[in-house]
Amino acid sequence: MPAEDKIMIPGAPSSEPPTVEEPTAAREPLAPKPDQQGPEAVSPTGSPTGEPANSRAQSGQYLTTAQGLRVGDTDHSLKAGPRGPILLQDHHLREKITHFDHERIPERVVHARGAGAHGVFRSYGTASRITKAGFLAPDVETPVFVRFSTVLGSRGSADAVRDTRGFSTKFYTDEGTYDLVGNNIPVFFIQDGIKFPDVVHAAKPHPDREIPQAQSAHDTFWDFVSLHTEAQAHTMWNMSDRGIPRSYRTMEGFGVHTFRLSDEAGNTTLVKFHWKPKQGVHSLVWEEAQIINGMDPDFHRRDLADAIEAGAYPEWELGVQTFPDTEDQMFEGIDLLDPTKFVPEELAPVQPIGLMTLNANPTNYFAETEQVAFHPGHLVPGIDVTNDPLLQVRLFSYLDTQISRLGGPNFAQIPINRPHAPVNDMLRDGMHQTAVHGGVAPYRPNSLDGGCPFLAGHDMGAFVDVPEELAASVKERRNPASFDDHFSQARLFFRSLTPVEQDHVIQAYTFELGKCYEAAVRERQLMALANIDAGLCAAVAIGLGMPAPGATVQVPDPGPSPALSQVGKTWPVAGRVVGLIVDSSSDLSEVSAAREALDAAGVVPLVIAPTGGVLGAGTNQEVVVQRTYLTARSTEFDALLVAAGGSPAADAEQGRDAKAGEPATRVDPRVVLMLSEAYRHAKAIGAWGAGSGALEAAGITRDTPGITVGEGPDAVVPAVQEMLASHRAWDRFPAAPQAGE
Ligand code: HDE
Repeated sequence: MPAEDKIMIPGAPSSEPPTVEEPTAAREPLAPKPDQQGPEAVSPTGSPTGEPANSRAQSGQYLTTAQGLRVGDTDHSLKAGPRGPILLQDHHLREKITHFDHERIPERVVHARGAGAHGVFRSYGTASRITKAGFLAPDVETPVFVRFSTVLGSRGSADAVRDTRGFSTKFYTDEGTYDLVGNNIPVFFIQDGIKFPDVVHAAKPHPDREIPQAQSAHDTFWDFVSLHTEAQAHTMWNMSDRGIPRSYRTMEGFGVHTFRLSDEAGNTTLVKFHWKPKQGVHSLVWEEAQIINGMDPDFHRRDLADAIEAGAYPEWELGVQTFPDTEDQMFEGIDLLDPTKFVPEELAPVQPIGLMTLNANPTNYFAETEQVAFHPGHLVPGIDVTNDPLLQVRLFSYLDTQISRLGGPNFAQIPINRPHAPVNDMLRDGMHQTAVHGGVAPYRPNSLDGGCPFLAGHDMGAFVDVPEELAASVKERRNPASFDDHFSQARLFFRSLTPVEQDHVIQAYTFELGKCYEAAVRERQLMALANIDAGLCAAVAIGLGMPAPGATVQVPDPGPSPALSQVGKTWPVAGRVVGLIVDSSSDLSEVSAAREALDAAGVVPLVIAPTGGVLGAGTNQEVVVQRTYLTARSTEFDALLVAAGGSPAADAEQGRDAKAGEPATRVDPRVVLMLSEAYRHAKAIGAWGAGSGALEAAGITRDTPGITVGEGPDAVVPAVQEMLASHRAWDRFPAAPQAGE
């Protein structure tokens, strides 16, 4: 039909470009009317950094009600006489108790337990070749907030459990907030987000008795992962030392999914993000982790906060693996959209693009660490998502969950979530609205508020979704065939580990499956292990006292990736903690010399003595005691130095009198326990003076790996530091049975 013959319907959408020109230059919005002098506070969504986060919280010297009324008595309710009933009219009592009753908000359904820190990210500029993201341009500094977490446990659960760790970073960029919401493991349990409720329900405590807390060592977890073999690769990482990191500071982080970067010209590159800790990658050993969870459930939280408070700021380099944005989105046979697969560094090196330094602790846990809201859909121009079916579901889930967790849609106005870029969003009202929005036209186009806000073009910093051509396809519930291989990467991971690390994996499977009551679950998981590695399967089967099944599927055999092993490398020792065990038999000048040497290397020396206070008080050799034999446990320390061999003071503290035939003094059993635990956990131990007697009492011989006995600290401390750089005396662990077919 010729154009002029078209029937025009007034008000119908037209495919023609609009004929009315939109304003392109900013005009002042209508001025507030003289009668609109509202509260002075500016819109919390309107200013880059806004007023100070705590501007309304806690000011003035006197206790007040929430309305600012001064309070004269907050310890006694208003009663009908001292022994009488409390009166309903006591508005202060009711306000205080009502507020208290509502202090808790729902904990996160996963990642409930966490620890946060502020910091700064400085870009090297190396990524500006492939992305226009402003915060990745050379030398740009961007404030960040990071939250580390465990996945399974409740808010009050212990830190050192065997679990995946979350590693979420909020970059407050000039172009809007960018969230990189990753984990310390580069692969995930499931390929499609629709299964997330299933894996989480299986891993959480059993619904009848709500046990076990923060553990995967139970029937429902292993039931799920053995039935659902795509979870095997992630589970293998969990069973390795990566499942029990030494510290948040010594964890790697991974964006897991493949993301798409784009430059100014619209060229695209696929990338995977990596965080590499400058402190090294270190883990606990299982017995150590179990002791820690009893001794100090806040171990990781405390470690992060203490390091930052001490000025030992943890640092991570952000890096990318880059892949051409090809039509099939495959790289070396690995489907880049399959989140159960990672790309070995040997195939695609991690290229550093910036450095993150965490340099400030939160002021208030609830306001910051608890209320921070991450979302993989918080993107900036130059960084876009891919069609990874796990990521696609996350793009829905994170926004949705904040609405119930933070009580409504205005969580971006909470100080920790406020962007550091100007916000002009036309979102209005809703629960917990704290902005006092001016104007009358929160819609566009409008002519009443000066036509604002305008739409930005891509050359004005707009986020433009990367146009992606989609192959003609059918609507269906199905995975591509390239998602079918569930075992090769679990095999790759296991075979890349050293024998001692493999032994830890074997012990972890044996422990966890040993906690399963259902024989069918154990059998099924052994069948999965048989497809991963026959040696692994056989060793676990022996531990469980069950027959080892044979493999049932042909599994591709990728070469190993030595980068995955944590053994055989050396790392900086700065920030590691060394316990210095002393008693009244110790030479205090030597103790001071040892402290100074450790201090000079950035190591944290903590003096452990029979009682607290100051050793050599009043002399010129005073040594302050940081831990006592009662409060210390080996698990707090990365290495031990011992200059104590039993002392009359320690004996006196225990009320001990030497009996006939006994040595005049004996080594305190708590020192013996510390040394034997540190020995079992393959930590470096050094001794001098009476300390060699303490080693003997603990049954430790000096010719074992990682043990140094010398004349004094000058001979011992450097050797212990050197050993600390390798993290543990790995040779002290028993070797694993040989892996393989
Ligand atoms: Fe999450 N995840 N997740 N997740 N996730 C949440 O969001 C979810 C996934 C991760 O410190 C929740 O705000 C779905 C992968 C971290 O605040 C929730 C799926 C990865 C954190 C949620 C995944 C993660 C969360 C709970 C499958 C690693 C803590 C509270 C499609 C790349 C963030 C919240 C923080 C938190 C959903 C899978 C990491 C419910 C549906 C893969 C680090 O929205």
